[in-house]
Amino acid sequence: MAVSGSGDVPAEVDVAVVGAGFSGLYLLYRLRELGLEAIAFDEADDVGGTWYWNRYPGARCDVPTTDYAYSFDPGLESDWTWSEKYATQPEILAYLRHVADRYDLRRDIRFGTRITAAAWDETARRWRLRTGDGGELSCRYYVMASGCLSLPKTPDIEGAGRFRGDVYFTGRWPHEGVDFTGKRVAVVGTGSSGIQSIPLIARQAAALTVFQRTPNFSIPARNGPPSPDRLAALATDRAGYREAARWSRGGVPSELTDVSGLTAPEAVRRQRFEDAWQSGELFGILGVFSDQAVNLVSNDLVAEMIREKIRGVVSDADTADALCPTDYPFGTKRPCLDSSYFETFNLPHVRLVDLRTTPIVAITEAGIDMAGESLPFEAIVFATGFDAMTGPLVSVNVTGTGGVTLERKWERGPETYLGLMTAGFPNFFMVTGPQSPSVLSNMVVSIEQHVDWITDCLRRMRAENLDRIEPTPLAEAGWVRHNQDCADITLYPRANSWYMGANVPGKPRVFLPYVGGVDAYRRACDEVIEKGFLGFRLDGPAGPRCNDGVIRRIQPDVAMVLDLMASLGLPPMETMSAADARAFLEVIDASRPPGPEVGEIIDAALPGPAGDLAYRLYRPPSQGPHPLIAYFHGGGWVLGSQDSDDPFCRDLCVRTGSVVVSVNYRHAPEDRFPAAVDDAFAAVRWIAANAAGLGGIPGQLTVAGWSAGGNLAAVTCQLARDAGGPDIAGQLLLHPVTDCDLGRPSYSSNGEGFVLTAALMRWFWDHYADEADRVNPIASPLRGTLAGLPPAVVITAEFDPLRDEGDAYAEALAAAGVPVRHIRARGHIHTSLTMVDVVISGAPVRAEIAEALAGLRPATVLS
Ligand code: N01
Repeated sequence: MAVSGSGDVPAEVDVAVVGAGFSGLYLLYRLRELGLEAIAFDEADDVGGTWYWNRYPGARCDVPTTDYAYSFDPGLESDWTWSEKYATQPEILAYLRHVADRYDLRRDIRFGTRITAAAWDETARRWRLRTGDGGELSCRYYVMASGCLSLPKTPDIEGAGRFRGDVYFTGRWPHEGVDFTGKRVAVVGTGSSGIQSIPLIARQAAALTVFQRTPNFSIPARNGPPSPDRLAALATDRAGYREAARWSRGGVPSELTDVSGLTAPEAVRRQRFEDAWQSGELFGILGVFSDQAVNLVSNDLVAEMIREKIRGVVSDADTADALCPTDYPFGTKRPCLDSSYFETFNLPHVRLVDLRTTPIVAITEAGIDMAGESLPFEAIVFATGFDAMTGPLVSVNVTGTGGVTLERKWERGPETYLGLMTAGFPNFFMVTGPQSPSVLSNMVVSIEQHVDWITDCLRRMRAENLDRIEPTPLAEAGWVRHNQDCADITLYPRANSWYMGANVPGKPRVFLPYVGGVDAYRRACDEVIEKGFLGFRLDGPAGPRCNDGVIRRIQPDVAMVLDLMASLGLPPMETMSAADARAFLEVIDASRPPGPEVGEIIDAALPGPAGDLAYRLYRPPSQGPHPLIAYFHGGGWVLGSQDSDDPFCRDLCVRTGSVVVSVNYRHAPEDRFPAAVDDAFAAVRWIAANAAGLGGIPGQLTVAGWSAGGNLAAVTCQLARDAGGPDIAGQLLLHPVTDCDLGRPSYSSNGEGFVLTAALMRWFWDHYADEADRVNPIASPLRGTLAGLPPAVVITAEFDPLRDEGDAYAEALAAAGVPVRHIRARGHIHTSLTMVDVVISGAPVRAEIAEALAGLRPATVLS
């Protein structure tokens, strides 16, 4: 097939595109459909992008080809048949050539042309581009469709340029192929490219030495004909299948499991792992357990089962050990699919060099020197990877407003809005840019979504007479933070991976792709448009406009909990009787993770004013005595018990190294105000008097509580001050009720949809206290005198109806001269921090609480 499309470059176009791979081709197709004049540039002399360059032996996709294909045109789908489950590079390249021909795309592509510089001209509102051969053109919109893994990394090995033999890079493989027959060959690198090529190179080479710095997890691809199940699903309902892919977690229709590695019986764990192992699909092995990406114990179950498989294949025990990854969680570096990779190390002419024990000293003219050994080679293959995601973008000299370059702006890591645009670079789009799902997903699905979003954006702008678009700094900062929040609840940041930029010396260590899922990401992109281009500043003949804001403010795992609860359609608690609400809470509590192990738990009772009060004591494993915490549970004075806050109390005990005494108290409506207060105060007096017997350090008593329990803790501190004792060293108020005023703004902004609702708070107050009693400071401590109270740690949550009264209490305490540490839990709801081991993003806040409490002893801490 002749390669065409090297015609003249016009001086002006509507849209200039860099790249003619999966992204660039589809983009050209869509832009043409819009009637825009577009031109694409590619350094290569044909289409294909990654599939043009990566021609090394064994190169294949690692997403099933049934799914690794465009879905925008049913006609294209029906006239192309994939021959294998995972197609080879030549077949995928042939597919892309077919696409280029079918839609006559080559006429708008300039091959062999690199864009070397792009600068925004604010006066003309156009991008001015320069090509490698000195040509210039201008465009209204500039799109980098240059791929995430297109800039090979230069090998950072001493003497890399000195070798006189043949040198090959997997990412720039010779078109004519390479014959290694009879040669001594070295392969450096054991990522996907190394793992795919090593078995085939071993078939030809006389001797093959593999230099491994980090072992990789890999599972057998079990290649063969395309999966009959996937083919059948496509044949039955092609459109439905593609739509399911678009709204899936990773861009391939897959069933999500709710089986936790922590709780599943051993037989179930084994079976699920074995099924995934046999499927030969990455998303299968990445989804054995619901919690393997976030929980190290669960993750290690999968990792160990893979290590068992490796040891079962590789005959030499030392080699097997060296091939087993042990120092990063499974999945946090891209796992690989292989065909006989581990088996290759059983061949007599194949040797593994573990660079961690035997580092390379230098590459020489003749081979590779290690300490005490020089190995001669005729050929060295570098499978050493890429400057991923940001590399291809900053390698072009892109200059935005105010003369700031992209490289400079991203010095400390990429900053984008949706991975599509970046502030200060108007009309500049990225396809599958950093902070979009991209490399964590089926690339083709993500590419189609980005191209559709970009072209839809241009269509809307044209329809509304606008010609300039740029994200706002606020929207961008919010997206960057959301990306970080998503990554932080996973194990990904623990690995030195290219996802983290860790493979390139000097690159900032920042998690690059969006890990919240293709489905969640698509929802965010759609919402931005539905909300009138939320977070974008637009301009043009129609005049400027901006609907500034942040698209995702809630913590990602909290959002998941809320989505799950919404899907269950649970009845609102305030529609139940108190008895039913209590029973309902018990059912919910029974299904949650238990929280951490503590040293000892004792259930007992203490004398209260109207009978015994049950309490549960949590003792740390360390030798006592310990600081003491008297704790009151939440539940609106109506619900809850020492069981309901059990995981939180365990966590508090472990993190603070304190004996926690969680005291039950009388509940409304059976025992209305001030019964709970009387009980709480009596309990605190008893605990203070019995501190030593409980294992506490006398004089180190903190009174704590969550929600209504926080109310009781605050009130108790006021009562103790007024009664002249007992001595309380500190108060910990977690989302406390401090006032009966339900007119504060947080009751409207957070009054619905965040578990604790304004209606439920009203219901609680109605059960607890008469209107006249509610303004009493021992019901609403904010209305009391605050001077002379113990130092306080006050925690408020951004999306809690109680936020504003908690904030007001912290401020009022500080104004009254009380030392206060006020922790604002960003993106959290009323129940976030007590959902231990469910809402992972709550853990750092609980750590901060523990640190703040430590600061109360013996000195106090001011915020
Ligand atoms: O690159 P990599 P890749 N001395 O960065 C080692 C996609 N892909 O081209 O891990 C010694 O993964 C490096 O060691 P370490 C896929 O997303 C897909 O293989 O940094 N060793 C590592 O072992 C993939 O993840 C397919 O310690 C050095 C290796 O080189 C991504 O592309 C196929 C070194 C590089 O592994 C990149 O894969 C191929 C040094 N100085 C690629 N520097 C499909 O199947 C680096 N290494 C679709």
